[in-house]
Amino acid sequence: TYQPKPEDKFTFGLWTVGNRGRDPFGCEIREAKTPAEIVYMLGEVGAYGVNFHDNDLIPIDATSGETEAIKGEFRKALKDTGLVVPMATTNLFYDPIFKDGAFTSNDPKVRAYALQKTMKAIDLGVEFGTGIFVLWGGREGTETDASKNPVDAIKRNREAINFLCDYALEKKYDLKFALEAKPNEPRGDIYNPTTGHMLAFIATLDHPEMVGVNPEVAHEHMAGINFMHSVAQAWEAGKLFHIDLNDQYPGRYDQDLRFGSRDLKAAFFLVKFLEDVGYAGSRHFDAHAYRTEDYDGVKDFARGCIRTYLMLKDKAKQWNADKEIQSLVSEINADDGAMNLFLGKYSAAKAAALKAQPFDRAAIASRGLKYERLDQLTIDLLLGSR
Ligand code: GCO
Ligand code: MN
Ligand code: MN
Ligand code: MN
Repeated sequence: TYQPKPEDKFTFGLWTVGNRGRDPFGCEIREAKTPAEIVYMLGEVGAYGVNFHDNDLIPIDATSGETEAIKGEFRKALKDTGLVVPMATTNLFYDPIFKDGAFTSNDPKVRAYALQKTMKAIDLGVEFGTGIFVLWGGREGTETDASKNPVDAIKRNREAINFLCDYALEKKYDLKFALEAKPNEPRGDIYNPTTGHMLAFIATLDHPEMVGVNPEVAHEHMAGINFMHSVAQAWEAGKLFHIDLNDQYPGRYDQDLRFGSRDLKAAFFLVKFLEDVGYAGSRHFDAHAYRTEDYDGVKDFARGCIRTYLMLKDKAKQWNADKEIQSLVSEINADDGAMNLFLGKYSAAKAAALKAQPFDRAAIASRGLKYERLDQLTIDLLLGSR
């Protein structure tokens, strides 16, 4: 039971299971693995796909000979394991050149280099069959607002993304972009800090139909907001192109914890949402194992992400089939149609009728909504007591 199937679309980044445990206070504790080795490891745990930043696959200073050798090994590993590459991205945050941002840097040389690097990363992703290109602007921000004008930053960001959309169109790539928000870390403050900001920004682009979002659990939790609500808003707008699953305590550094390991109830409602609406994209785990682990622990971590998702998917099915829960849900949503006269699309007659309609506020407000019972039934179900 709880065996992953290809149609579940569970994916990991090279940088997730390949994470070596370095943090700001300590060095790497796991040995390096090649991209091909990571693909075999992902094959073992039952992943469907592997995603990469340009430099997870090809080091930034690789010669063309090295590049071809790495690609060859990686391609062979994909073939041997059957894994695909649904998403690719570019690293615009690690190299010192990006210390003050990439697309939003004050230095035009940096902005131009960032565009060049991203076009090459797009070519690389497309070469391996990707259909989604993620842009996470980790360094697009400030520590001091003396350094940059936030309106210029928005304009520069827009100009860059418009450029890249036209590049993909001109190349006739079958590619969509997914923008990933994060409120802070590594910058003191990052522009477009939440998925909601990203959605508003996308509407201002030249090709909004090519651009959606890649919300990440941890990033919305860092901002203290309800992740599932952000995902739902993106979904409703037709913009949920990709998703980064992990977990995170609010108010802390970016933890990238195993999916479902911190807020199980939030994870449950998220999985239930994705499954109920029929989200068909990748379930990408952008997380990494605790620094305490060796590579057996990394596999435990990866299998855990998948297993928790599948268990929660099962629980969602159970919730939808539970008679007592569903009878409460219908009670909550009861509608005798009496208000149809007043609701829906505006008309002058409707507005006039509504203004004349008396309402018994006290009577309406006096009804208990039974949400306590509904929530406890959910808890009982999650804890295995139903
Ligand atoms: C983070 C980010 C990154 C991005 C990834 C894609 O942890 O802050 O999630 O992991 O998702 O770099 O570009
Ligand atoms: Mn992410
Ligand atoms: Mn991270
Ligand atoms: Mn993260």
